[in-house]
Amino acid sequence: LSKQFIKRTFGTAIPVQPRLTQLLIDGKFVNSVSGKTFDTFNPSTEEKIISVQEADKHDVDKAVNAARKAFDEGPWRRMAASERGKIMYRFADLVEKHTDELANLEALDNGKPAAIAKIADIPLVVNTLRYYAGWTDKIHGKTIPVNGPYFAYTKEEPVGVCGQIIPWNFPAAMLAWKLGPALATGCTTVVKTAEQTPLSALRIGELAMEAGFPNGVINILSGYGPTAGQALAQHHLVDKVAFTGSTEVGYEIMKTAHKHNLKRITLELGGKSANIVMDDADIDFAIAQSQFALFFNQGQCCIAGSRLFVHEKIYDTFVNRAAELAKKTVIGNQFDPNTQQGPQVNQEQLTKILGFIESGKKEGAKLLTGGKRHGNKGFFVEPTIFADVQDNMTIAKEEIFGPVLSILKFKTVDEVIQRANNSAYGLGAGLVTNNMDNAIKISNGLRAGTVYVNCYDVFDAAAPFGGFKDSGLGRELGEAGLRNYLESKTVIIKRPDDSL
Ligand code: TXE
Repeated sequence: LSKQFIKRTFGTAIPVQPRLTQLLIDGKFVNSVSGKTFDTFNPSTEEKIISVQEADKHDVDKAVNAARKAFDEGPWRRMAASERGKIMYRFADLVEKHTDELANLEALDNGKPAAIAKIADIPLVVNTLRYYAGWTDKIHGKTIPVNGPYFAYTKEEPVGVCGQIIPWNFPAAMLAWKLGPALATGCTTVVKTAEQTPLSALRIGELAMEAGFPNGVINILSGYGPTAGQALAQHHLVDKVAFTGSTEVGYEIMKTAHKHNLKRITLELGGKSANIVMDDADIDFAIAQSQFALFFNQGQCCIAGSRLFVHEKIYDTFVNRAAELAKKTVIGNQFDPNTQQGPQVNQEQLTKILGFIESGKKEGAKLLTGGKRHGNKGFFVEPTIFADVQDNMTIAKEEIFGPVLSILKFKTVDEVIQRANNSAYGLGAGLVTNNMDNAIKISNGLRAGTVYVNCYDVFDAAAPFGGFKDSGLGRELGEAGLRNYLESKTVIIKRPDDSL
């Protein structure tokens, strides 16, 4: 987004004072059983925003029991599917009505520019809730022509109580990606938000109550991973776990969630997505496109195009010009309408990113721009670009999750497909080309859950999202996203005779 566009469209965003700090359990906001709280911080100022109630395993137990009761005994999954849809549409309308407030809350807690939260994050929440509201009465089974005097059909039933664990990079959008399909299918849920960003989910939870969800259908807990998150992922009354976060924790959940029962598990994990620029591409477009693919959301995107492969014929020109655009980025407070890049979410991420930058320098990559912290207050990092990156360098292999772009040179289509696929991850990939044959050949060859051609970071509730290989299990969004929340039941009824 250009500075002028942001300023003209949004004026000055206003920080909001959060009001909700309790846990949402069984339709009420309550204190934690232990009485413990934790603080949440503004990443631009490093100042405390507010203390919120901290859930641990006792609160998880309460919330899961409420969700269980709401699923087993409540009206939610018994009501007409279209009635569930009406409540979900109302929910989407309420979120839309409070877009400014939610965008500002999201910006305050996460650090992302409020103007961007207003046109990207919150509209995606609304889009997702509406999309799944439309599915409620369109989920159906089949009649099956079995042998013998039987009438056989399948029903698609809700999987049950869900435990949904979400990260801090898109707190509201990740909440909606989890709630949408769970609610549409008639499941009930306990969501654990990320400890860095609990605030927008609490307000969205309050709007859900206003929309009319029965008690216990949506429960929202603020808390830490190893306590609340782990207790939720292992709970014996949870039928399905959906997790978005690091690959390490995803592995841990795979290993431990089956301690007490055979839960269904879906995972959306890290990435090291390849973005490929062919020699026929318009260079200015390709530079802008590839920087958006990486720098959007301060580089804190699981699908960030962090390995940028540029064809050798245009490599020198591309590299010479790449730094110019990045240098123009306005870094600053998330509520300043001029801001294009806000702070990273916290000190831990800042330290991790600076460590990767040091490794890039040490391992011999050529630093084109950036390379250090911006200022000394707030968790800001300069937009950083390395050229002459080799496939075996740490910055070409590991997820950095910050504004650090690595440029690599390639020669042929077959070579770049092979190198792009040479990663444990397989979440996304991008391609900039004007040649249709290349577009088809390369997108077919890439082992990634989403391939963007001449675009990047296009998210839509109707388009499935998820990873090949170590980037995850299952898909979110779209019709594919519903599958994770359904159990197929086959009913076989004996017919009185064979005449039908
Ligand atoms: O992730 P965690 P962190 C990547 C990114 C980032 C790194 C670390 O590379 O730098 O992960 O971030 C909960 N049982 N991604 O430490 O810990 C935790 O409380 C159950 C990519 O924040 O995976 C939070 O709610 N839950 C990613 C959620 O998991 C546990 C987005 C994510 O936190 C848990 C975020 C446990 N044992 C980070 N431990 C993406 N795919 O977009 C933690 N959690």
